[in-house]
Amino acid sequence: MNSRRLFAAVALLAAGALVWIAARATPAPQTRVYYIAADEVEWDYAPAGRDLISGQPFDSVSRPFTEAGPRRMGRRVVKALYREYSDSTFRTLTPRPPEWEHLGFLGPVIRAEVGDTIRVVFRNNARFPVSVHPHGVFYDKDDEGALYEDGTSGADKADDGLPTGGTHVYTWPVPERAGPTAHETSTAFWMYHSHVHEVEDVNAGLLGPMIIGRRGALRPDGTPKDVDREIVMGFIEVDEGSSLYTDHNVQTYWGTPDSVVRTVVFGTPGLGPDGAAHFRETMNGFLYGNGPMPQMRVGERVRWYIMGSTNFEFHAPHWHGNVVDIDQMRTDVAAILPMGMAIADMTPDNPGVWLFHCHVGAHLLMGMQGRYEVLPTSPTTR
Ligand SMILES: [Cu+2]
Repeated sequence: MNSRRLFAAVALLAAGALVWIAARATPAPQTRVYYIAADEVEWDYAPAGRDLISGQPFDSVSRPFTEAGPRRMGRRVVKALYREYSDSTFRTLTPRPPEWEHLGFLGPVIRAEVGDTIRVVFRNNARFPVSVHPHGVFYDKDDEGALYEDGTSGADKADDGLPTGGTHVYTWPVPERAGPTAHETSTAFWMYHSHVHEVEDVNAGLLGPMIIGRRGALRPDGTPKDVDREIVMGFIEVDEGSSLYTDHNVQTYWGTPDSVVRTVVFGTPGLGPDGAAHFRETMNGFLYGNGPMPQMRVGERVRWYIMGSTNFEFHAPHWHGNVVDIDQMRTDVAAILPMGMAIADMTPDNPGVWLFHCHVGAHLLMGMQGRYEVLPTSPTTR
């Protein structure tokens, strides 16, 4: 090979390497499409039928929230939940892998990277008008998914609340400000929820998580490269006295529907006469440890995404056994206000089954308790 040919070959190789490096450094922006329906389902807040934290049957404290009877609904109610389908025919539910079963009644995880576009093809199978309203990402007035007087009309209103059987394609660009700041982890945490009758929609169950990665921070499957395991846990107070389905649930599950007393507390419609009996202090929709137990291994890089809900609530999620970093502070208790969102990074060093619960006394007693399991180190963390 003469020197000119050699030079050309080297130059070609170098150019190829540069293109390869550039392609790796800045992956092409994607449009990430999700097919999500609002479906009516009968939800069970305590499918095991017993208190898995105490290991005992429900007692006089837990029975008002878990067993139907006079003046209370018990553990089963009808809810509207966001569920993911495989395509726009909405015939086939996308199965939830075992490591994500802990999501419970939350909608599917919506993922994207800064620079991408999220497209949610939404179908309303519920009997009430509902919507999808996102936090954090960019939306125009025709994709905000919230009903209020904002000076718009026509097509800008079509997204505000979909009628039963209606569909809308929500398109949300993901600009830099939807991703993490330079001081945060590789992902930012947001949520989405219905916002037609905000309080009743969310109490009905219409909310879900959204995770946005820094540009180049995600694997092809959308998970962050610097994390081995992600867990989403909503500390969610549900007021079944202020749900889209309150009337239906009273008629169906309340032992003595004639005894219902309608109340308004702080402007919020509710049920009486038994005070808190229609509140459910849940973790992803489960009470007293009845949700699937998240598992991880010693030494894994575990990212917990913690979120709240829409009621007059505040939560103090507390991990036993291991510690986390939140906002560059080491702690084992997070602080969550209504619709609050937090990221907690954990590298577990302590194997075992550990309590994970809200430290607000009333919430803990009303069932806001769960567990997570740390298995011994594995030779094959990904
Ligand atoms: Cu709490």
